[in-house]
Amino acid sequence: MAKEVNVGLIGTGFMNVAHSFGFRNCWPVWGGECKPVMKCIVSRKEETAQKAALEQGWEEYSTEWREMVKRDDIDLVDICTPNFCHVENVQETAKAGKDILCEKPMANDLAGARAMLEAVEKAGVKAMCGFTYRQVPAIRLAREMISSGELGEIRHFRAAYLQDFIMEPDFPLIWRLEKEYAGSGALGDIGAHITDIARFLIGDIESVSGTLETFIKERPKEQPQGGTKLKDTAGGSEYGKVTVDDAAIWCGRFADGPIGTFEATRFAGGRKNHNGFEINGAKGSIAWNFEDMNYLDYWKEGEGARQGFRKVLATNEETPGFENWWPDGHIIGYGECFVNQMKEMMDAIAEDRDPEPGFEDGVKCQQVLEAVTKSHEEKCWIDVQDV
Ligand code: SOE
Repeated sequence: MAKEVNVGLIGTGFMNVAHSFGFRNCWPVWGGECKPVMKCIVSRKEETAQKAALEQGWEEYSTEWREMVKRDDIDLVDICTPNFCHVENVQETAKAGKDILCEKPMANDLAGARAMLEAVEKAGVKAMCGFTYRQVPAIRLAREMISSGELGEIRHFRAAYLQDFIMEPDFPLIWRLEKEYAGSGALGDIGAHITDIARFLIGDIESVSGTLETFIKERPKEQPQGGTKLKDTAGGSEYGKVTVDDAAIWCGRFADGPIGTFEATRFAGGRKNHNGFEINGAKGSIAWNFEDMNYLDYWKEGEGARQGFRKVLATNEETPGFENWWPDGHIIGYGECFVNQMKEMMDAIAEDRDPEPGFEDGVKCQQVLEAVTKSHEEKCWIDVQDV
């Protein structure tokens, strides 16, 4: 019989839907010694909490997150709140002795991320940072190919995470566009993902040089409409300042020699969630893009006149992260990455080990983001370890 892990989730936005999907399907797909029980979801507004509980399948709802995290029948707290809430959510949850899963980026800034790591270390609880793309089978296959030496010495990493959902100048000033609530813009929201993918596949980033830009400086203040989609929002007649970047570009040097380029923008018209990378090694290259997430493009040296990129369908019973899904070639999507993420959290609890990626990964990612911001401000290269 599996051990039940009672989960409480804070937040009722887009990530609540994705994480709830993960918890609902994790045990049916993967089984395992620990089985999540969707105990309680929290929102400040009673109506919103009740609706989310009903729609997503939570047993109970609450409007008091501080009370929820202290409940004796809650084992794991999943934090899906806007970035500025993460520090306090984590500190209180850790103090209550509960394990944690927290959405990325860790916090608004590096000091906040470090305070979160300190809190979980002091409390001795397990903590995972929600870099979901690590759960994509094709990315995990890429990691295997790199670490086994199949691509030879790695020289280049180039990544771009491209979206366009805020391109309209009258798209409202949502919390993601205010520094006070989000910490940064495209840099922290989607640049954090490509930074983590780079660290996962290639290793630590030693130094960076970058620049940030805000194309639309003022937007109509938001009049929240409810709903969980990124575009479920509307603006009023009053305007407010955009205080984060719309786009971030940087290059970096990895500790072991490779060099990399990174681009994160919400102004790439026509690109919806185009999160992609290419890696070139001495013996082979691979490329991947989330909008075609089940494929890895693979080129290997030595094929003469038949050389070229081939499309590898990374949905095979031997593909890491796909083993328990469907028969070979029956592809998976965004939601399944969250199912895999919850499996990792459950396995970590069952095996009494730290989940991957942990808060240390979250801090290291935040350190890179902070270094990019500093590089933009000071117009120079920054050593990541110095921030
Ligand atoms: C919005 O840009 C967003 O929902 C991000 O916050 C997620 O982390 C990303 O995976 C999809 O886009």
